[in-house]
Formats: sequence, structure tokens, C-alpha cells
Amino acid sequence: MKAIQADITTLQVDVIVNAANSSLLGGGGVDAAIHRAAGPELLAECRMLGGCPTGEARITGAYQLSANWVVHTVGPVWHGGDRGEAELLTSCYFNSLSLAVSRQAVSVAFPAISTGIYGYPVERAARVAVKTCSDFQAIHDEPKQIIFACFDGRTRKLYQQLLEQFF
Ligand code: AR6
Repeated sequence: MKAIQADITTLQVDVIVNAANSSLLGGGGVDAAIHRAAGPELLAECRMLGGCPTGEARITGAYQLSANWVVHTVGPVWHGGDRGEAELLTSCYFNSLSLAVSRQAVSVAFPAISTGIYGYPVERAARVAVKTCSDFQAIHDEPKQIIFACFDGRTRKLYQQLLEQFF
């Protein structure tokens, strides 16, 4: 596991994870960047999926992206922490990794799901991300490489500190 500062759309990995909304029809933030970089075929495939509940994930092709697949997961909106946000965010990471493994993915890149428009505090979300991915890797051989693609330096530093505490 490693944290890097990057635009997730530029990464050459097997799977890029998208922080989508339950319509799967695009939005702002990383979702918009992924759709812009992948091209209109991505939206056409997403339309056929009929949405996705919070905490679940769906997989599509990656079209013009360098990745092979895009996993779309719907993070929780932050309401203060007592509405099951941590459990739902855990499910996002776990279900995304399960789908990636079902396609034999070796490398998977995650954005900091829910920490933008959905308002989840970054440090709390990063703890969930690192813990869930570490738990997943403890029981599965794949994916060998999990990358936390952080959009800004502060988030990268935070992940870096957590990874150092964990390992
Ligand atoms: N690469 C990596 N990280 C990015 C990029 C990028 N290109 N762009 C933004 N981020 P957000 P959410 C970071 O708001 O909170 C959409 O409208 C960003 O700095 O994209 O899960 C969806 O359709 C932040 O750290 O996702 C939903 O409606 C993180 O990605 C809603 O937003 C997540 O921010 C989902 O909200």
C-alpha cells in the first residue's frame, strides 16, 4: 500500500476506483474527472447499470483511460458519524476490492472516497481506507498493489502517517 499525490485519471493501474453517486450518471469532483478522461462510452455503460446503493460498487470498462477497469462505488454523505457512515465507507473499500479481484486485478487506485463533496472528515476516512484495505490484503493474495491517489499534499501526508503507524 502506498499514498501518492496524483490525478487518479493519469495512473496506469488495472483498476481505478470512482467516488460516484447512486445514479452512476456522473457528477463533480473525481467522478467528473474520470468521465471526462474516459470519454462518453463510460457514461453509456453506466446508464445500463441502473444505479448503485451507498456502500456498494459496480464495475465497467475504462475506455480512454490507461486503466483496464473502473470500479464505481458510492460513499456515504457525512452526517456527523452516527448514521453508519464508517460501516458504509468500509463496505465501499471492501466491495471495490472484491470486484477488482474478480477481474484478476493486481493494482488498484483509490481516491479519498466521500472526503470531497460528501464531507467525510479526511483523517477519519483515511483511517477507514487504510484499515479496510489492510484487512482485505490479510485474507486475499490480490490485489498486490493498492494506491491511495491523493489530490492534495495534505491528504497524501495524512495517509503517509497512517501507513507508517500501521506497518
Ligand atoms: N484524482 C484524485 N482525487 C481527486 C480528483 C482526481 N482527479 N478529483 C478530486 N479528487 P469528491 P465524494 C479528490 O468530491 O466526496 C461527485 O459529484 C477530492 O479532493 O470527488 O465521494 C459524485 O458524483 C477528494 O479528496 O467525491 C458524487 O455526487 C476526493 O477525491 C459526489 O461527488 C473525493 O471527492 C461524491 O462525493
